Amino acid sequence: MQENCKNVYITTPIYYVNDIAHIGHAYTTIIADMIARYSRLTGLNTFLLTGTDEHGQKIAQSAEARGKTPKEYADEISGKFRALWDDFDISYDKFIRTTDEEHKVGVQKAFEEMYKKGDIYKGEYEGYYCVPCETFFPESQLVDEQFCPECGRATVVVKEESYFFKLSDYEDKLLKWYEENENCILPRAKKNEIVNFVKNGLKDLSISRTSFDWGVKLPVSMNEPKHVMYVWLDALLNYTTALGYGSDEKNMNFWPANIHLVGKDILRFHAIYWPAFLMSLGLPLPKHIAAHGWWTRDGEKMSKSKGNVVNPKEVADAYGLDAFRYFLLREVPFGQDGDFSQKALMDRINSDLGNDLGNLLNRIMGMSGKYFDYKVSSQNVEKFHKKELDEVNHIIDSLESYIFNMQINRYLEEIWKILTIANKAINDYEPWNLIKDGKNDEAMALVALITNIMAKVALLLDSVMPHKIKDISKCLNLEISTSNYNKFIKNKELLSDTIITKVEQLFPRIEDILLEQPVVS
Ligand code: ME8
Repeated sequence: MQENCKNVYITTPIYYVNDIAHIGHAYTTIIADMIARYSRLTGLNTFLLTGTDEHGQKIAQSAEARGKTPKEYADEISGKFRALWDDFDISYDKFIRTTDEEHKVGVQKAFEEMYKKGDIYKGEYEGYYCVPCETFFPESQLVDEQFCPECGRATVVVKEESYFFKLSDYEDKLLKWYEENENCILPRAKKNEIVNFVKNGLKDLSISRTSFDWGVKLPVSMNEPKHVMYVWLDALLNYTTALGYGSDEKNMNFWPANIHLVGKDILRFHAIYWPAFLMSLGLPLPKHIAAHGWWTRDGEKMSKSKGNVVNPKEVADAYGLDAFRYFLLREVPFGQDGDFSQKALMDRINSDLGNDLGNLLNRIMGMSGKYFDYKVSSQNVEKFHKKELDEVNHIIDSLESYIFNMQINRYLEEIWKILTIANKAINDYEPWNLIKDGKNDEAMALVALITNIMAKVALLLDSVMPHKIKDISKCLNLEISTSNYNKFIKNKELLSDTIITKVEQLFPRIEDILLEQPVVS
């Protein structure tokens, strides 16, 4: 995300419809949703895009194996992705499908533009192709002369007429872009890999196929009925066609994207091909392309074809959607791989969510009810707790930068430091003794300090756990809104008199839950 901009555009990859979603897909989508929700709450005009990638040989083969037409199969699986995101309350503004008519029109227009620019020429492709990765490889890159260097599966030999994009012409321009835009690719280690890859030289890219027909046709003006677009050209362009590129242009004011969120498996496509295509089209380049690591099981990448995937719906149903969101965002530093473990998830729920957050809310309800008939006044907080308030505000000042740098786990760690300040204050000042000693003003100031901290934390965590935060919001009678965000987070104001309403325990303790074995579909 970029400071000082009014429109924010965040995208997830569009997922292949060869099979249903697993937690890897949920992870990317939940990070994007969190950033979008955060951005909206701070008052920025935000557009979140997700969708499905439906063309190409892989989908055609998957459909055939199930005795369906590619479109029938795509309709079914795309519907399942969409239903899952709706179930997960993902706040997308558009769900694009690459079989959408406007998308196809936009892709054809882009092809025409690149062709007019002189960046496309006709030739013949001879080499190797990995269908699961939808990627061309020269022989020199194969493992043991046959296997895909990315996924390890067997490649197929391809020899066909093809149009090519002059990627080699963009080497220097790409290197210049990387150099001039420090954070265009995050994390930095990944950026270095991309820079080195480009420095080793880029070959022109085959961008049309003639050996099958499940794809966007070339524009009529090319008069090439045998050719369909290479699925990655078609897919990458979704980020602009979703805004109306080549059709009504309605939302093009959101371009360029602030963040393309992707997994590290598809960073090269996004950090090399995509900016080159955009340069060819004369469009501005995205501000950030952020690549996260993989969720693994027993150290192996979770993937549909390996059959070792965890079903996100099953996890969310068993443990709660917000707890699952928190776990995914908190557990693994952005960019690193993480092994999915139910034990780690349960520990997070019982410790971070149950003890540190949920229990603090219980303490607010308990203390305010017992001592002050649920009425809390912030009148004396500054007088008695300036030190704690300063510490909290100091942490809040640093928070936004963690989001800009995609350090979501650090963002959450810092918020938990705020909760520690609150829990520690209760233990240090012992409100029960203050009351016993007749120091009611001091006890009230302490309860109000904790209530104020909880209000700020609720505003800060709304993007992470939007459903549970509704309970906190009800308890504190605090509306989660941009104006309250400005008031209590940006301007550091304190609550006025607050009436506390009792709510259910936020995160009851969880004992062992037995999930079924990982499921594929
Ligand atoms: O690549 N851990 O679609 P796809 C974390 N259609 N994230 C994972 C993951 C894992 N084990 N497995 C998948 C495609 N993902 C193309 C994208 S975009 C123009 C076209 C997530 O269905 C991660 O975001 O194979 C990864 O990049 C994406 O799913 C790949 O999804």
